[in-house]
Amino acid sequence: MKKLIVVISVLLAASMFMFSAAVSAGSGSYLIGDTDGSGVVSIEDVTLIQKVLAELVADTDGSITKRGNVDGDELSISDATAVQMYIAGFRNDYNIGETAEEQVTTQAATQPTTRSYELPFIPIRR
Ligand SMILES: [Ca+2]
Repeated sequence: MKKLIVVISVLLAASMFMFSAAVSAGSGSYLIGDTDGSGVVSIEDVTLIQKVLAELVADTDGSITKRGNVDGDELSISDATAVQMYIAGFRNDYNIGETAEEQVTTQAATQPTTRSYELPFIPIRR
């Protein structure tokens, strides 16, 4: 009986690990133009770009700029217009509404610096 409980515990722990891995695997992508991260490109995304440009909303973590800067230069009213054109069905020059992968930048491990320190020589006076 004890063995059965141990086996069930291990299986439960393994399934929890697998579930958490699946959740984190899907968090690296977003929709181009979906500035609020709702999963849909809508007029609220345009409004959010305009609020950031008017400094009514702070883009503290940079996610609004990352998702809303559809033309790639800097977040501007041109991005808001491009998203509006996409919503209205006119044109989509910047892959708005398509899935983009999160750009993960990993820094190379820095090499340890070797510095030599020399302690000052202070003669002992007697
Ligand atoms: Ca949205």
